[in-house]
Formats: sequence, structure tokens, C-alpha cells
Amino acid sequence: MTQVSFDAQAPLVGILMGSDSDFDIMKEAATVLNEFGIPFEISVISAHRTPGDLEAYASSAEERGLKAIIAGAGGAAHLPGVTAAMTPLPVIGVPIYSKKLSGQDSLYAIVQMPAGIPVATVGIDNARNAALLAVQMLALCDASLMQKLREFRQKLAEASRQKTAKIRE
Ligand code: RP5
Repeated sequence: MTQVSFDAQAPLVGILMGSDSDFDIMKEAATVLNEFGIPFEISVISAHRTPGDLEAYASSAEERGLKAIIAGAGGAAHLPGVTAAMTPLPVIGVPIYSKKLSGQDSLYAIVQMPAGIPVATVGIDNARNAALLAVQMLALCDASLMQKLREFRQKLAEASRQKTAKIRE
């Protein structure tokens, strides 16, 4: 298991990816969590190549203090679903673009979970939204984080209004 902690505090969010080839996308989740000051850990663990490591990670995640897991995988993308099967924590799946089927295989593999074991699935390669969803979950019990989210939304709205102003110039 390759594991790199980017924050000295105990991590609240675990970012997983099936391969280091997913890192260019999954690092966007890390960027968002850093922007909101959320401590996280990031790991390459494969549901297929290192299933024992995944079991150890997922089954200990709650007692280690994680509150949510973001899992990105491509192709036969079983990582988010298998993770969700082994932890009661919310799991957010990121379908990674695949060359052969343009990420549709990843999306379908992640989104079609059996009833009882949900994975909150974001769009193909949308690791930013996965991280924002994790921040929203954490903000339910953290008023200052909720305020940061409101300010983030206000900035988004302002940027959108400026686009309108620009096309009218
Ligand atoms: C999946 O297979 C990974 O999540 C990755 O998206 C895909 C290809 O992995 P590599 O062959 O690049 O390691 O398990």
C-alpha cells in the first residue's frame, strides 16, 4: 500500500485510487480538501491487485477517525463499491476516464450498486465534486466549515455573474 499523508493532523477524509495512473485526476480532490483545510490521507490501493490491503484499509477506516472516503477507479472500477461494502462510512466514487470506453465502463461499474450498499457517484473525472461533497458532509457538524462553503458558493455565483457581464460587453 502506498500511503502519503499531506496533513499532520489526523485525517478526516481518505482519498483512494486504484492506480497511480489515476493520480492526475484524484489530486484535484486533494486540492479542494486543502483549500477547505480538511486533513486527509491519500493512497493507491487496488480492489484487484491488492485486495487484502483494501480490506485492511476499509475495515479500519472508521476506528482510525475517517469520516468519509473518496475512491476513484477506472475500467472495471470495483474500488468504491468494495470499499463501501467494508465500511459504514460514506463512500464517494469517482469514475476515471478510460481509453477503451471513455469512462462509461467506470461510471456504470460505480453507480450501479446493489440496494443497501450505496456509493455516492460523481461525474467522470469529477474529483473536485467528490471532495466538495465530502466537505458538505463534514460541514453538517462544523459551523465554521459550513460558513466556508457558503462563501465558496458566493464566489461561484459572482464568477458566473461576471461571465454574463462579459458576454454583454
Ligand atoms: C483501475 O484500472 C485503475 O483505477 C485505473 O483507472 C485503471 C488502469 O490502471 P493501470 O493499468 O494504469 O495501473 O484499476
